[in-house]
Amino acid sequence: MQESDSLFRLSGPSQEDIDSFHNDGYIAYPDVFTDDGREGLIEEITQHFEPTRNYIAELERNPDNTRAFFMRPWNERREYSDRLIDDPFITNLLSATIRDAYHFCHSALNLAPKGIGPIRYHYDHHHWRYENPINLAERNKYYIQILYYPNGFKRGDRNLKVIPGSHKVEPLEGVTPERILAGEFDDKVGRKLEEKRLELPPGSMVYIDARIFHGVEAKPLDSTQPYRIFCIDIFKQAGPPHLYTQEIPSEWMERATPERKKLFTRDGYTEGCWNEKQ
Ligand SMILES: O=C(O)CCC(=O)C(=O)O
Ligand SMILES: [Fe+2]
Repeated sequence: MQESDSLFRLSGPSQEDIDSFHNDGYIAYPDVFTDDGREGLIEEITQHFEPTRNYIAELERNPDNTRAFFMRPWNERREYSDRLIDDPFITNLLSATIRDAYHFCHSALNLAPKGIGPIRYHYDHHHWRYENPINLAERNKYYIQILYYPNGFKRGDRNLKVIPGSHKVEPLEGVTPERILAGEFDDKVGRKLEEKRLELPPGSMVYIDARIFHGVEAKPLDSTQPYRIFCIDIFKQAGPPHLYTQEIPSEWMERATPERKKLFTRDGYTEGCWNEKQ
């Protein structure tokens, strides 16, 4: 794919972005999609996919519905969302931050309506079991979440919030966001660990090390945005599957370029897979 085919305004991260990834555990990219990329992705998600179309129609009929639309894995990807997987910007960002030994893990799609409650602080690197030797050996490997917000969010209205630097706290059992926010680990990581509430315009993206603590605020009933669109692609450093490492649909493999095949060539999660390999 040529650079000009990108869905993004940028071709790769700056040194400042890379530093922010390592020091803060995330990079926020406001308005990083091209107009065509943003509009195409929104149209694809809201108009060209029957389950979301039905969900949105139902929301219009019944505005009291506060149930989210959630799909994982999100396999029905058409032109725009499919291109996201190995867009040159994404590939450059991944190799600049975690080098080349990484695979596609899984993706998900989420629509959050007015009235939906918050998601408490958590990190998503917990797909490993703490007591399992395979998991313990793999736990310090990268697990990258690329969060796309095609229609953006305002502070106080389904905003993402993060604790910058919290990825540096070793993910041992008993390490909780409450203890981190109370300052118990500030000395260990050499900085004050505190909450940062983000606000991002349509066409934004956030690139995070999944060891960073993050959460989401509620969407008020009087929000002017009827639903917030959120989709996510997750990449993992080469190694055994995580809990949600998805099976790659055979059609994806059949039409994959050699580069894409490399991203997809890894084991998916199956029950017992961690034990069998011990
Ligand atoms: O809805 C969001 O903005 C982020 C949700 C989240 O934390 C996740 O998918 O891991
Ligand atoms: Fe999360």
